[in-house]
Amino acid sequence: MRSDIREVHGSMDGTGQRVGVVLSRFNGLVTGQLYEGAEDALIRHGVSPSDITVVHVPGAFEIGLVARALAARDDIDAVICLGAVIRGETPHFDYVAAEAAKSIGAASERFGKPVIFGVLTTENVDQALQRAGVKGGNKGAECAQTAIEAVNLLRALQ
Ligand code: INI
Repeated sequence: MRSDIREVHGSMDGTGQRVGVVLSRFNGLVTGQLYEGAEDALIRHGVSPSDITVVHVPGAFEIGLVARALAARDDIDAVICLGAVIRGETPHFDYVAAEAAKSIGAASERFGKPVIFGVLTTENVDQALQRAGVKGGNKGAECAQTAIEAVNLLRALQ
């Protein structure tokens, strides 16, 4: 890229950031692992434990509603949404996954804050566990890093 083009990067320093986490209990074995990954990454990147607020919800369908309430708060800079929707034998999966995606996106748009989509949508438990740190990456950790970078990007653009 030419040197006279302005570039904006978001730093990965989370010092002083206040982060809300919406954590779904449904498929708790998976979502618990997602949370562990997110907590570890937040703290590694400088977020203070006392600046993390975790709200527990029954299932992914309820995540967006609570994410919206968190994003509305002046003392929250970003929200990380963690859930796991695993396909069963009925179309229920599609409704739950669609509502989670729609309402999480809407919360971000409504409040102009990062509301990060950490809801796994998988065919089976194995696929979900693999993405929750059992093999390879942990989506929760990835979401925590994304939240920190996005907060810093928005600040850099103000
Ligand atoms: N919630 C999930 O988070 N994951 C699922 O896989 C799931 N399935 O498959 O049913 C699920 N259902 C519950 C849903 O999120 C709501 O809590 C429930 O429908 C009450 O509104």
